[in-house]
Amino acid sequence: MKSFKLKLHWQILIALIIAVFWGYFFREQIHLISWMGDLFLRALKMIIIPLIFSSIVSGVTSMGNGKNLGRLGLKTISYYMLTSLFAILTGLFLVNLIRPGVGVDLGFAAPVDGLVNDTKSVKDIFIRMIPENIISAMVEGNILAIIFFSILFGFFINKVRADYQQTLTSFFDGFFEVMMKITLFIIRFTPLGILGIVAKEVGRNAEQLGAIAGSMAIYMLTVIVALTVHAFVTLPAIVKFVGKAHPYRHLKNMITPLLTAFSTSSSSATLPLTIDAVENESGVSNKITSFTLPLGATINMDGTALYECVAAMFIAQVYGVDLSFGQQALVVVTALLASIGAAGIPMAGLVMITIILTAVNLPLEGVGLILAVDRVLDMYRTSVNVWSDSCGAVIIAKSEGETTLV
Ligand code: DAS
Repeated sequence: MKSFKLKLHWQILIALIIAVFWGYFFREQIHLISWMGDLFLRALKMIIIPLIFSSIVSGVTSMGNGKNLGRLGLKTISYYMLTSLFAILTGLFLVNLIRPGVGVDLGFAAPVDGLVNDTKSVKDIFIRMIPENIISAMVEGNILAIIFFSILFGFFINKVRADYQQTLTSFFDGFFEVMMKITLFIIRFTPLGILGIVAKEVGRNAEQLGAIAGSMAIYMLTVIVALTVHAFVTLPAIVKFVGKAHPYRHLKNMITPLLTAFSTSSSSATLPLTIDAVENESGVSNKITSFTLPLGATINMDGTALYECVAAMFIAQVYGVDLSFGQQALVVVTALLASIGAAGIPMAGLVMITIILTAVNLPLEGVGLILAVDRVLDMYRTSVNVWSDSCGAVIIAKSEGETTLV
């Protein structure tokens, strides 16, 4: 009899349903399954840094000369900036149209401490890209620094003696191959991992969410509608008309990493699954994925950029501050910069909002308004981040003449 094997994404969907049910009705028994989520997240985090390092070095060495790297780099950065900008403008349009913050009671703003005026952060983001010590950058998980060093390392492998080049290229290609095999092994445990992660988050947020969802419902709806427009209209249109590819066929291939991104709220932790799906399901070459996806998971965050714009405008509306056109333009620019600096970890976008609030002189305490619903919105915006990264890989592969499977 043909073995009855549920496709991985159906297993994940069933795990998600059970997790929500368990998290809501059996809150006291969460510990019985939450350990699976902790183990799954740890396993994904365990391989991120060696995967990024080997992936980028292997990818850059396969580009041959610096001209290819320069061309690919320009295309990649241009795609990231443009799609993040489209996302922010979608959010800005909807938050001005719906005005979710008007008339909202300030009363339930949660107390927030430890928030600082983050104007220096934007400069820091670019300074920290060049690490003082690459080993400590790896230990700290400074992904931007690791990417910068990996690109340099791969670029200069192509500049050494031919025999060294051959040895190093083979080593890093093999290293990356091993990391992808480990990834495929970990992917098998995704349903169990998601079960534990989501049950824990539902159990932790259910009550609080129920209490304030009413007053924050319009705000949450504004974010969700804006993210949906960007994910299911804007990005597919770019994939179709610029990339000359089939966006919804690609979306089907991306179900597992997107559900993982939704459950983990971490683009970085999802990266191994994103690389596997874009390469093995949608047929993009390793040369493209190994460069664009690690970079995208770190600096291309359309969902986060959109969210930060909407959140900052929402806070202004609640405090009755009418931002001028110039100030809203400043929100757009700082939301773009903040999304570049946000790490691919849970709630990173929330922390970066202080940059925007500081730029337009809004009270940092405003973060307390959105704190309680941030984790739920983080799930969806992280999925949009990953979805945009994967669309970029397909579009760039097509522009390089690759015949992908979508
Ligand atoms: N959770 C972040 C990510 O992993 C996004 C965010 O916090 O906005 O992409």
